[in-house]
Amino acid sequence: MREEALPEEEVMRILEEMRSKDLSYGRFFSTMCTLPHPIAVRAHQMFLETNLGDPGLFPGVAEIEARTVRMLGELLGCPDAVGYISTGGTESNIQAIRAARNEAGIKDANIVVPASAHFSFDKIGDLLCLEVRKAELDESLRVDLESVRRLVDERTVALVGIAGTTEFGQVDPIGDLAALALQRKIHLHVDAAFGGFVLPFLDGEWAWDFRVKGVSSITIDPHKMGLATIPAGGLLFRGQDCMSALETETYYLTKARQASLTGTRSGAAAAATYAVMMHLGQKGFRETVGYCMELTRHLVTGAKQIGIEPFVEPVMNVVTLKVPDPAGVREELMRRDWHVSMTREPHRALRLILMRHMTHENVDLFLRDLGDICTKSG
Ligand code: 0PR
Repeated sequence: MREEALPEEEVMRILEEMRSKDLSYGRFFSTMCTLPHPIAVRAHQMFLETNLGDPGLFPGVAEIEARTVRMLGELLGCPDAVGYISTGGTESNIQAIRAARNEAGIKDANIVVPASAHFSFDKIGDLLCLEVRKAELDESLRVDLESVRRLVDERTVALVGIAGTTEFGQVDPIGDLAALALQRKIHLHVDAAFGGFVLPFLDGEWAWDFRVKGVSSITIDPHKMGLATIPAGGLLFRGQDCMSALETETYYLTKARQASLTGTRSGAAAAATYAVMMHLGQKGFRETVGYCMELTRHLVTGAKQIGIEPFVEPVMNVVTLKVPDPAGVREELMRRDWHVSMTREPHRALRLILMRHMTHENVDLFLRDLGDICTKSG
């Protein structure tokens, strides 16, 4: 650190210079985050210095968090669900599995997750010292139930199903997993970090949330399709017992027990989540999801017209495209300032997320470049 003070304007000039190096959302197909809704930004700023780690000092924002959890519970088919606003999907997944393990009280435990699970589950294995068993996928890239069944044993403390996989946007057969979990009396955690704010607003009936008996906990991220500010994650449990398995005594704080992973935690993202949910309502989210799905169809139709097929038919606003040399095509796209990602082997494809910041015009420009690149390389 410098010895001498630097004038505020000088510091701000440095920050602005660095900020200008950050890329802007308009050409991002690779991210599951998006520009926060303006009301989320206002709410975030208003609650900047609040600390949900010591809720007795900030009862206002603590009530906002409780109301937000209730709205999320209603959305997920269980108004009395308990939980909290975390920093994101990783923390929510860690905590759900930690709760399951603590509740089961088994040493040398294991969990069974789909091979398509987000890498946060590898961190979980390391952190919680449990074995992460990966079940195979079927041809539609949903978890194969027989494979899950084969991996479960008397040390399995949780099954995981994904409602909106990171790479393909697929929804695992949650009803079947729930039946197995009930039969074996084990925890079923549903990772809907991405899909949680998509599936409730899609046409058609999807059985994946607390309405499915046997689902014990759900991850749902406001900072992805919930249009809130980063870092806003959601973790919900069907009942208090499971959440209580996370509690430690706090000794000297305004609340005697704490279930969250982090101690000091900002109330700003909880306020932002509350603000967006209240302001948009289900109608607003249906419109947002509708828009993202329209972009998805536009992209898939356009890709087919230039001879490029999707790897799987998209369920939500995650598109994967079969191109001859995905790494090469991606590199060329990046050179043209398009930010796309790739799925991993053995299902290598270009991967694009159609978020609210994307426009039809940019999808068209992207398709033109993609067609151009594929013609040249083919
Ligand atoms: N579960 C699922 C199903 C996810 O897709 C993700 C993140 C997580 C859990 C973890 O959530 P957090 O990152 O909030 O802890 N999926 C994206 C990914 O890793 C996140 C992301 C967002 C990646 C923005 C890139 C990016 O620019 O691909």
